[in-house]
Amino acid sequence: MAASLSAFRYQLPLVRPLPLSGQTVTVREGLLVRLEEDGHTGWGDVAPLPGFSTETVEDAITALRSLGGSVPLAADAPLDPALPPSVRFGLDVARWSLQAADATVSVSRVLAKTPAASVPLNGLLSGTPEAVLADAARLADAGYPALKLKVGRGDLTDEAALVRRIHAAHPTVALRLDANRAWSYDDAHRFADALGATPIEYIEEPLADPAQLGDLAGETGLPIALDESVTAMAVSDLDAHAYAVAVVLKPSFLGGTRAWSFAERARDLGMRVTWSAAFESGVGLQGLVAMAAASGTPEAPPTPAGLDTYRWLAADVFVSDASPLPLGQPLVDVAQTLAPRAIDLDRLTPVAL
Ligand code: OSB
Ligand code: MG
Repeated sequence: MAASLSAFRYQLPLVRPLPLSGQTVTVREGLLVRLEEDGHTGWGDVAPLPGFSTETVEDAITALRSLGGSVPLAADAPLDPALPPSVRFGLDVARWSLQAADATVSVSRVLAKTPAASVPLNGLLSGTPEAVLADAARLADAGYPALKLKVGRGDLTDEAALVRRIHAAHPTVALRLDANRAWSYDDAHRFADALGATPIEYIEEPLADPAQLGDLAGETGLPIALDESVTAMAVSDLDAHAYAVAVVLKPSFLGGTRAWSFAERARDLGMRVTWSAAFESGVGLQGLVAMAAASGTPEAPPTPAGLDTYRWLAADVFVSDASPLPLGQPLVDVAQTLAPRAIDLDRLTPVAL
């Protein structure tokens, strides 16, 4: 069995410019992929992120063209692992969505027997220290269980002081930090010292040289989460990183099925899994909510997911009378989020495959 493949380009304005490792993006560009088979349709999002993905949108189109207009559907016909990760994520979600449409169940139910009915989110903090503190108050009051702050961008003692102030004001909220590999070992050690006894849930990728992460965890007790490191790993490599308390999984950078394999391995190793977005469209976010829901159960909800990037989109790919995804809240309703929404083909440009 195979489904016929089409692709459409989107350009979505952002609410404000987004600085991404060296470049600034004002319009999010990506592709929707559509699979059709036997009267059913499944959509997926292929959204390489400048500065993070190794492939571009043009590379993704070239890879889609190599498929000859159709994608196999049988479970024993996995996608070519040589396809770029964003392409595999889009096609994985489109295949799961097609299966869900065919079986009239939700995508989360295709991935797991008893998916969670709601997914908690972490709120993103950004801007000046005053803006960060104001946002932290707003999000903590709204009930967000976790907040995430980028560090490694300014003076590290100032940044540690800001983290201490957020914790002092909101002691029950879990704090996640992300240094995106900004620091030397020495910098990270000084940051840990400046943080003192202030508890954080974890810090993503503190070190420019990830080979020293285990030593840093051992010496400072900093709870470390892996993010960038995962993209270069084989799934079994995760076993050598048992010092990490969590893995941040971005299916756009890993592929959907591959991210799922990492999640299973991480769980076996006792690591927490944070499903995370990379500024995808609503179709990509639906796929991520399905994966997060499927990695929990009604009794054991997933850990807060990193899906607050949706706030940066000033428009989405759905028809205007469809509601935007209800992601602007601390606890996301999975059924409401995954409810089918019509795609606005008038806003998309067909890509010849
Ligand atoms: O470093 O975690 C990152 C988004 C795009 C690229 C890289 C990152 C991110 C995020 C997503 O921070 C939001 C989140 O994880 O909460
Ligand atoms: Mg990160």
